[in-house]
Amino acid sequence: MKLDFICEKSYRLSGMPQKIILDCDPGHDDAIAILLAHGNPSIELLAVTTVVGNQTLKKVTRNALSVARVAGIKGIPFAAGCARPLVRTVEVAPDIHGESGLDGPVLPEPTLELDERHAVDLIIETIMSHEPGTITLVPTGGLTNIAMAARKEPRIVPRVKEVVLMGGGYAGGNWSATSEFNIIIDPEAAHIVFNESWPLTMVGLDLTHQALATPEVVARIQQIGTGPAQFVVELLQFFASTYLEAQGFLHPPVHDPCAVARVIAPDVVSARRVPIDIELTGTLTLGMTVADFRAPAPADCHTQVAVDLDHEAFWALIVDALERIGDPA
Ligand code: PIR
Ligand code: CA
Repeated sequence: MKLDFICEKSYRLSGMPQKIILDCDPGHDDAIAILLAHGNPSIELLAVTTVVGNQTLKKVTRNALSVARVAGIKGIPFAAGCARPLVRTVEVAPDIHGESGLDGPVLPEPTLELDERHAVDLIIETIMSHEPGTITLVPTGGLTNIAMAARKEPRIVPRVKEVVLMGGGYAGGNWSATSEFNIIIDPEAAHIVFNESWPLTMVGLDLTHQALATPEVVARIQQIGTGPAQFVVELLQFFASTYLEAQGFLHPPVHDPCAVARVIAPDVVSARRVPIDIELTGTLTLGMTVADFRAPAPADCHTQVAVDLDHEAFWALIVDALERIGDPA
């Protein structure tokens, strides 16, 4: 019931699908974010761009193309972006995502060809060639490409409808005591992105640690009985094993689709307006997303933090997207 309600509501409210560019580093949860964005009819996926993060640029780019094949995505540009952060050296997360960056399921040989453009140019060209205020950027990896795009072509900033990113956390980190992976791997890029004037919603660990793939969730996805659903089950099984071992989680948090869900249905991911800035000089707190919860928020505050997840409605969106994707030819 609830599933039908949320899905129906999101189309009825918006009328037109929301155009997004997904900038990612697949990554188990990034892969599920791609599937959600592709399968949900209130999203129009304009481009998928990749950035170094969970694994090297080469690996995450290949993974993105494999996921495109699983999902049956055709006719959408996929482009590779930055192979290292702005200032820091490359740091990847094999303990969580494995050596390939997407360990677990068999990854099909990609059939889609990579766009020849650099991701930063594809992002700029896509934004500049659409009506202002129509494109939402959804970064689910480090913010290197987005920061580079804002610096290379500052006119994109007022044209972007919103940045809805997975990263950070106001209550703590997962890569250090204070800092989350996507922010700490390129804190200078995050500083640029959070300090541009575009509206920005931070879907951080506070929110994504509520998006747990419980055994009931995995069983529900398995019941769908399609190839893409089985692919997601195998991703979640691998993710569960590494999250248990490396981070002591009983069930793994599935971060990145939460940012896509926020775009689809803001009532599934509630948010609060608070100023946020990125710590660049702390010796213990590098990469911390410092959120100022003192009320009232200043009039010029352009940032929000995600707070509460409707767990049932969130997973209903994932199931719905997979059902719509079916078994692509
Ligand atoms: C997840 C990630 C990195 C490290 C850990 N421990 C868990 C990746 C996910 O893809 C997500 O985008 C973000 N970075 C969560 O920190
Ligand atoms: Ca990611």
